[in-house]
Parts: sequence; structure tokens; C-alpha cells
Amino acid sequence: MSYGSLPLLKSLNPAAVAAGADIPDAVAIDGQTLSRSDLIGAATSVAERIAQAQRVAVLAKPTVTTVLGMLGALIAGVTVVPVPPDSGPAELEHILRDSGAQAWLGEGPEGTALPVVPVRTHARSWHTYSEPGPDTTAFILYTSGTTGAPKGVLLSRAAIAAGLDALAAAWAWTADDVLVHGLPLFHVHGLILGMLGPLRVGSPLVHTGKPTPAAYAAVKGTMYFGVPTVWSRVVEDPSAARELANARLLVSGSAPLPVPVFEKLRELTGHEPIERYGMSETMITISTRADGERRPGWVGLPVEGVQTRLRDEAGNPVPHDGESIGALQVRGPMLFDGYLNRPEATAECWSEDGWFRTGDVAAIDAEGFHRIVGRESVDLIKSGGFRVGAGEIETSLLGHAAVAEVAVVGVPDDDLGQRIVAFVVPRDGSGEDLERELIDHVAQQLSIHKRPREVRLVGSLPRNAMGKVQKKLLT
Ligand code: MLC
Ligand code: AMP
Repeated sequence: MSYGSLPLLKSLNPAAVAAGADIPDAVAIDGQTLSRSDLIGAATSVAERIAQAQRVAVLAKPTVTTVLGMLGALIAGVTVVPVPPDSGPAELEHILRDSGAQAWLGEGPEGTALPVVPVRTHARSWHTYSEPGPDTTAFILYTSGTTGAPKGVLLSRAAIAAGLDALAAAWAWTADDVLVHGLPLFHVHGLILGMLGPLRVGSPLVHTGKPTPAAYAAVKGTMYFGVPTVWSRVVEDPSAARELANARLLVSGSAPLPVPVFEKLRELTGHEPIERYGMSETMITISTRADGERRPGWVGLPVEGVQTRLRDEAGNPVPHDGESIGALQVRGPMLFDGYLNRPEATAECWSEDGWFRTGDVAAIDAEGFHRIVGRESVDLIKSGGFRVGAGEIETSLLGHAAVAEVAVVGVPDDDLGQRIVAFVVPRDGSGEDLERELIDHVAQQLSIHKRPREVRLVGSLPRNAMGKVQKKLLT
């Protein structure tokens, strides 16, 4: 197989297998273990079946089918649209229509109108493919904005390769590591870092299904990935936490790690966690390093190839004194190629001189260490590490006959970071147990993790003189 200049899945190297260097436990997921040669043979057989397609959707359950389907598409140069497996009809309809996916690869949701191309986990092919061009879109990842339906983030092979190599350098990540995590396979964290990372570096991956403390404690790995909710739950279970003492690195990201959780991890495991900051649009741009300082509440230094800066509201530079805060802007080789079908939204997120506006507010100290202070908009909520737009939840709830007015906010929560709370003005005559009904409505229409954890029925919403809801009064 000729991988050309950008061998994205570097470790899936048939020449190495032919030379007798197999990796027997390259990926363990859903109770099955696949070797490097299993992965190459089965994924290449998938590639042969879909090589003529442009875009395929994958219902991203943590299974062998998902892994082989996605790898097959990557080998063939076909773009993958990972779909959250619990997506309801509204979410599914949007993602399929917007992405133009031509088929489901592996399995489709019940009653789907699209063809389903099965993934045969025992089939093998040793056909060789050349490496698709670096600009080829590898994934379209759907992510929420403040308003409207989720947008499709276009991630190229070159961006993914650069992003993973920068992390391997920052974390001294090598083929001697064993990565353990149980994160979903439809976002940057679990999918790009957590699945493609090991396949690029050549380190075995153990996917635990769910990221519970017991599941993490049961696997002997060298690196563990988690969102802060995972780490909060780990420190609540001290005997599980102590099992992680022999790891090399515990890595937290996707949301702010509370300082007390950092400190309890240090106390129980002897490790100061690595914190790293990223976005679907940028992959990981800032991180502490395996060989460097880790500071509770701070996410570290720009990774290889990345530059960052702070701007005030007038667009002027903000001093890097560790105190002054400003809008964080980044640039680097791991950034996305824009939002699918959304030229205006794409244009809006770039400054005139080519920096990406993250929408986060940060401080940078004199050594270049970064502290993420929060989001510029109250309408982008991070709950359990999932990014959820207040607008999409409000639209869904307004689609329910009993809802006259609604405002959705993120309220601080010890477990989830932020908890989604919907303030609802009900219509007259709405039935009993409306709160539960509205929570289920969102869980079923959009997806389970987007459901409000709480619905508060109110007589009116606080509005300013212009009639705009004052969300700050609700949090
Ligand atoms: C509860 N359930 C319901 C329900 N209420 N089901 C249907 N309808 C309802 N109304 C059920 C669910 O089906 C599920 O069942 C169970 O309740 C628990 O669901 P949950 O409460 O949503 O899960 P929870 O345990 O709270 O999840 C915590 C978590 C999860 C940490 C595991 O939030 C998670 O996986 N987060 C990761 C997010 C992530 O990867 N983000 C990265 C974005 S990329 P059952 O039976 O299934 O348990 C990014 C870039 C970067 O940010 O920097 O990384
Ligand atoms: P997503 O698109 O799901 O990748 O969400 C990206 C957002 O998650 C960022 O814009 C931040 O607001 C937040 N985020 C990611 N990592 C961190 C971190 N380490 N600390 C604080 N916020 C984070």
C-alpha cells in the first residue's frame, strides 16, 4: 500500500504486518479485540464496497462495526458523517439532509430511507489504496451553535494529522502507550483523539463502552482520557481512582476541570492531570505537556504549530499578564475548512487577518500559559462535555403544543459543569407532569444528552425594554 505524503493512519501499515510486526490488541471495543492485521483486512474490505461513494453516515455506537466502517471510509477517501446513535428524528433529518450522506455504513436507524451498506467484520481484503490527498475532507462533525440547528464542521486529513502529531509531541505519546477511554465516537475528543490518535501513533486502544470509574479502574493503561464529568466521578470513587496510580498520563478536556477535582486526582492517584483545550473547529490547540508544568485551572501552552492571541471588544491586543481577559483567537495547521453549506457562518468566525475567533474568553500569562475564563455567549452550554446550543433546545420546545414561551440556560452543576435548565411559560390547560413530558420531548426529538435536566414552569420570562429575554437573570 502506498500512503503517499500523508499517511493518516500511519500504524495501519500492511508492510509492517507482512514483516511479522502485528499488534495483537490494536483496538479492544465492545468485548472484542482486533489486531492490526484484522483492522487493515476488514477495513480495506469495507473500503472496496464504498469506494464509489462521496459521503457516508455512520451511527457512531462504540462497536467494532463503527471502527471498521470509519476506517474503511478513510482508506477509500470517502467522507464520514458520524451520527450520535441516540439522535431523534429532528436531529437525524437535519444531519442527513445537510450533509448529503448517500448511505449508512454499518447499520442505520429504524425506518431509514437511505440504503444501508453492511460492514462485514470477518471479511478481509488486501487490496491496496493510495493515500487520498491531504485536503480531502475526512469527517463532517456536527456541532451546536448559539442558534439554529447544528453545523457541519469540515475536518481534512491534513488537519487531523497535524493535530494528532502536535498532541503526540506534547504528551510524549508513543507506540508503547495503551490508551483507555469510554467517550462517544462522534466528537473530536473520543473519535479523533481517542480513536484515530492510537491508530496514527500505533498505541493500542481500549474503549470501555461507558466512561465509568469502575470501567477505567478495570483496565491497565498508560493514558486515560476523560471529560471533567468523568474525572469528577472518578474522584468520588477513591478505590477506583487509586487504580489509576500506575498510569503515565491522565488527560482532561472538552470543558473546564474544576480545581478541587484536579487536587483530588493528585491526592488519590499521585498524578496531576494534563489539561488541554480545543474545539470541534480547531481540534486541540492548547495543552500542558508531559514534561512541563501542570497548573490547576490553567490549560497550558499552544501546541506545535499553533499561535494564540487575545483581543478586546474593540479588536485591540490584550496584555499577556495572566490577569487581563480577552477574546481568544487561534491559528494553526489543525483548524477546520469551514462549516458545510454555511459560508456566512464560516466567514464570521475568522478575523480579517486570518485568525479563528474561538468564542471563548481567556487570560494568558507572561510565560504563555492560558486560562479559559468562559464563553462569550450564554447561549452555548457545555454539559458533561457536550456542546449544546440554547437555541436548538428552545426551537425543539417551542414545537411542543403546551409551550408558549421558553428560555434555555446552563446553570452551574457539580457533576456536569453546566446543567441545561428550561424556563417555560406553559399554555393554558396544559396537562400534568408537563416537566417530564418536555424533557422527554427533547430527548426523543434531538438526542438524550441534549435534554434539559430540569424544566421550571414560570408565569413570564424576564425581558428588557426591547422585549429580549434577560438570561443572566435566570442563571
Ligand atoms: C435519562 N436517560 C434517558 C432520559 N433520561 N433516556 C431517554 N429519555 C430520557 N428522558 C438515560 C440515558 O438513556 C442513559 O441510559 C442514562 O439515562 C444516562 O444518561 P445521561 O444522564 O445523559 O448520561 P450521564 O451519565 O450523565 O453522562 C455523563 C457522561 C457523558 C460524562 C458519560 O456526558 C459523556 O459521555 N460526555 C462526553 C462528551 C464528549 O465526548 N464531548 C467531547 C466534545 S469534543 P444508559 O442506559 O445509556 O446509561 C470537544 C473538543 C475537546 O469538546 O476539547 O475535546
Ligand atoms: P466542542 O465544539 O464540543 O468541541 O466544544 C468546544 C468548547 O469546549 C470550547 O469552545 C470551550 O468552551 C470548551 N472547552 C474545551 N476544552 C476546554 C478546557 N480544557 N477548559 C475549558 N473549556 C474547554
